[in-house]
Amino acid sequence: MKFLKCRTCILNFFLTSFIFTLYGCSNGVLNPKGYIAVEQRSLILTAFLSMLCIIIPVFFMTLFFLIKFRENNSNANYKPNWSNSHMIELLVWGFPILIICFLSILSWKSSHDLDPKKLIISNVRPIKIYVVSLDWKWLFIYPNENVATINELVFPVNTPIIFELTSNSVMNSFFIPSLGSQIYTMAGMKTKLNLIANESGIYKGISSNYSGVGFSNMKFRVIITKNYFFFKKWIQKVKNSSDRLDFLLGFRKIAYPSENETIKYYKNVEKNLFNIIVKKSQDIKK
Ligand SMILES: [Cu+2]
Repeated sequence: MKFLKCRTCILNFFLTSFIFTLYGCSNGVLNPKGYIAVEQRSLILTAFLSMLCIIIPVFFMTLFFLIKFRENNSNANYKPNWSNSHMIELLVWGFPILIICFLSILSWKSSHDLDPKKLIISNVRPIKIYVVSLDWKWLFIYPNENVATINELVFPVNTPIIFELTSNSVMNSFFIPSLGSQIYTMAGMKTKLNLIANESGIYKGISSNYSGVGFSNMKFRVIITKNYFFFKKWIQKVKNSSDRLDFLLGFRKIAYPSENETIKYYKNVEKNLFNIIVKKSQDIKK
């Protein structure tokens, strides 16, 4: 009876862990919504499967050797002077070497193909968006539209996006799991990231690098509109807000640490604000 209870317990534990493990797949890296993320998922799966080619035979061979060479098995050959088998050596060294070669070529090729700096080829004109990580919120600046938002990122589907990123304080990491490629933001430095979404919808954006007490709520909403028209409509909505954003007044205010920040829109952004922010941190370093 006690044994049965324990068994249900263990079964429950494994079932729950299994569900929780798969729960993350619903809107993350394993459920990609853009070209880059699709390629990254196939890379993860290929690497995973090729490593299983080693692990699974090892598991079976362990069982096989345990059973075959157990003490009371009188059918097994008894070879007290056996010391070496070229066949076994070839198998245990050969396969791992082949797989390591395969994985090295794969990683080398895909890290060049999926280089965050590489422009995504498309016949749609790309959109440029500046990203600034603040304590503890995200600022998105649309230089060509002259608008900015806090914690809301909107762009149309099937349009390449060129992100330029920096941080106004400590290091953070910009990550939209459904679109792939997380990238770090650092004060006084500019990094680039090219992404594309191939499916419209609302996704989650996070900071994947711990950056202080307000970090856990440093999230942003990503809205991929069905077409350019809806994107323009959204830009118009942002332009209807009353707030302006310039470095000396507005930016200093939003850069002040705060947690659980709501979405905010700014219609008028100081020209070159992004570069001013980068330069400010460079000047402090000097
Ligand atoms: Cu750096």
